[in-house]
Amino acid sequence: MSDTDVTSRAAGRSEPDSVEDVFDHTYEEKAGPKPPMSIVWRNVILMTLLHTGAVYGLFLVPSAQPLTLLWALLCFVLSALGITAGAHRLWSHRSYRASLPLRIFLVTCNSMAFQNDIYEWARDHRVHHKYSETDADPHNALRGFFFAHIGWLLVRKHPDVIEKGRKLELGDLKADKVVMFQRRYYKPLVLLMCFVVPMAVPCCLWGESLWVAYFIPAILRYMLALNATWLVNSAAHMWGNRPYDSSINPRENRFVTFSAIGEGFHNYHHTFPYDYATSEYGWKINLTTCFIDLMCFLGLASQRKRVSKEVVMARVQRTGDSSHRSG
Ligand code: ST9
Ligand code: ZN
Ligand code: ZN
Repeated sequence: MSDTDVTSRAAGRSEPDSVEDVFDHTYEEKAGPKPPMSIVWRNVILMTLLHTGAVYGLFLVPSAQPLTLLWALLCFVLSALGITAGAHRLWSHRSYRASLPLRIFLVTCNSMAFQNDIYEWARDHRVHHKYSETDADPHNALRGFFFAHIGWLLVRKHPDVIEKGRKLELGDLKADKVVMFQRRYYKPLVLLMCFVVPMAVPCCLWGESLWVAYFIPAILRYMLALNATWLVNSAAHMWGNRPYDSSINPRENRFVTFSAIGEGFHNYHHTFPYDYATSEYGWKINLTTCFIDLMCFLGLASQRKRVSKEVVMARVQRTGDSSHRSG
């Protein structure tokens, strides 16, 4: 099937790649008091240590070699692609197809990002789309900025997240050997890719100190990539325009788009979750879309799903908030 075929069928969510990422209007939150919040102190301590270490890493920046800073930037971009092009657009939404070498590359980058294994990430993300801003949404933004940003990782999940998540169809993820390999060996892969490799390269190749290599390309870079990702759940669900669907919370947020390499067109993305570009505007502030297009050019990816201009414009007219701009 060519890319064009997929484009013309995207509005009707073509088979066989459809996944359960479309909002479910039939779900109703259970009546009565909400379950009490149960704090997971281990996570609170680890996240506090990580953020403290990252702030310390910031102070070390002037003493780092320029190559180390460039390497930290490269690690940020690679781990970001492992999330955006990998866990998000490929595995959560099936918005394009990737060859085995590309999937192996994306799993390697994804392990560098250390954001839970792809199976767990994609399962939580599908529940997020299907039950957005309800009790069954893992990072329900109606519970406030802090909860949507990091708080949801510091407490036990609402039972509806687990109940609804267990009913999702995840056969495509289970059938992907690369995804299952990562899930099986997640701890050693994270140790290697998120910490050992980012530290070892500057130490071995240009003699950077172990101390600086630990606190900048490993700790500071990891913390920045986490926060850039979390901003999609918090800021992009709170601040910005809603040109495609004014009835939903997710927004178009330029700052998030920039820091999350193309993932801040969040009103568009929740309206058309199967579009591989997660935006109407192609390559504009969207390094991830450039990357997927490059992979297609190299023959490593195919079948990009895209929403046609006519479908987008009809939706803008029907449900947008009148803030739509043509470019
Ligand atoms: C991290 C993830 O940061 C970030 C994800 C962000 C997503 C953003 C999306 C935005 C769009 C994309 C933009 C990308 C932009 C990228 C830019 C990059 C620059 N369904 O989990 P447990 C089951 S991770 C079905 O312990 P608790 C589960 O299988 C950071 N079942 O729940 C288990 O079953 P069993 C590092 C589910 O006890 C049981 O329930 N990692 C589901 O409530 C218990 O599971 C961390 O910090 C589901 N959805 O604990 C670790 N969920 O017993 C954080 C669970 O049978 N995680 N189940 O095996 C934890 O410690 C815990 O999960 C918890 C909840 C404390 C949060
Ligand atoms: Zn969202
Ligand atoms: Zn998504």
